Amino acid sequence: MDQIIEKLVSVKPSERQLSWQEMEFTAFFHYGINSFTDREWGNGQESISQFYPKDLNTDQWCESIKAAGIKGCIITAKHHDGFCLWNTAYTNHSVMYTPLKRDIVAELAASCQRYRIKLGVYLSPWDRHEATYGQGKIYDDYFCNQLTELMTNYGELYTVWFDGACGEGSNGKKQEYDWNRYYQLIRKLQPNAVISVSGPDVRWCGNEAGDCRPSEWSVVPAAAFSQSEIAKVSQQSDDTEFRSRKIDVMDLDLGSRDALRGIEELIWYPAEVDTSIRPGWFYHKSEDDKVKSLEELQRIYINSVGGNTVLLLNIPPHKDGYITHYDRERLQELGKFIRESFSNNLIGQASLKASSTEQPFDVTNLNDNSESYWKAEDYCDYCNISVELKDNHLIRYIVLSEQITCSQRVEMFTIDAEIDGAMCTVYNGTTIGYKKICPIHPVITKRIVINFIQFRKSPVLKSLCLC
Ligand code: FUL
Repeated sequence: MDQIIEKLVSVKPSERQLSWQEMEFTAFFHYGINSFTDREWGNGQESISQFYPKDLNTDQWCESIKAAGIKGCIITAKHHDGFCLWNTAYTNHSVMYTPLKRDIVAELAASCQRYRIKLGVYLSPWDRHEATYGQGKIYDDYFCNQLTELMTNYGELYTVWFDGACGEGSNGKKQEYDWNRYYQLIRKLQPNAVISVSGPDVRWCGNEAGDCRPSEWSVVPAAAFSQSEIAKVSQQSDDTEFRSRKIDVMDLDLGSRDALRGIEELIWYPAEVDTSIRPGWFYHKSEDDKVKSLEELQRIYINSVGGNTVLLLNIPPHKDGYITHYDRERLQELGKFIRESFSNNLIGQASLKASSTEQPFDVTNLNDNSESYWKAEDYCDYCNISVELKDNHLIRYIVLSEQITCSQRVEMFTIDAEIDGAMCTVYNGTTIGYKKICPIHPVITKRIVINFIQFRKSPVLKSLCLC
């Protein structure tokens, strides 16, 4: 038994996965020819002379997402229609051949620097315009040349986001992507960037509706995420049903002990939740009144950022090159909600006791900003942390973070609070991982106990917030 547990906890994140996870909340910008044609998927035959945004302002994009506390953004440098938003030497199907004649990736990279936001790129391998698509190595050369431009001319990138869609090109042929070649190139040119979704570092959570699993594990079987398995779940046609589809219950358990029993190769493969603030990924005027409500965004934020995943929220710029006030207001409201809900951590005024502890332990060990952590003794059966506040306080959220450099360990926990002199269970939880936000029915209390009921080897907690 111990041998199996040792194997599970030996699976740990890479440096690049850790830095990515710490970003917590990121943005997608879907922008391109579809913003002008009012479509979701272009066919590659669009006339690019219509691409003429009148008020392109990437500073405003950054300012808009900064208001929500977003720390990084990904631009669709090329979507399936093949139109390139940067100054590429390898095709005329780019912004430089439109009336705009400006390199949008370069402008966004400069804005990101000004706003201290990290930059990532989405580059669709599926290209419905490029004539060499479907012809094997010659297209891979084209794709790698494009990757090289993006990886060398725009500063440090935090992610390269690959979609798994693989349809037919303009000549009716499909391409077999040389993924390993793409990955090696990225590792060479941008070693700190995670390769997401159709890549080895970040796993797609399985839907575009903003949901994740109640127990989201970062330690999963390698075989379930081979390229062919990833391709099966990728979107292969443009449909609204796919965008609102929930996670299939069959996919729910990826990493429990049962699910991992007997599995040879395990990997650290954390999940990302990607969803759009509007029904579509690209901007459509008809959806101005369909921006997700604040309540819906709060729910998505709590479930995803607070459910051991990174949230990738798409905010599609208007065709004229700016984020509309509909989306901006929602981002501001969401930012206010996040600041007000989570920045006042009461743990600083508390005293803590742990039923089992490996190293000397005081309250500063569990402050969000500290480098230290609490670790229970290995292979204890049960352990808890009790928190005693000086006075009664209203508590709405309890936020727990595991020290994931020691893997993901907690399988089951409960939270008790003292209410009218008696301890009552206010939350039943399973996994924690990088961050678990536990929304509780608001209570006024002085005393909270976190009970660790089932875990791998021992719980290792990086932080504990009472808000
Ligand atoms: C999907 C694409 O087909 C959509 O258009 C969008 O880019 C989304 C993020 O990924 O698979």
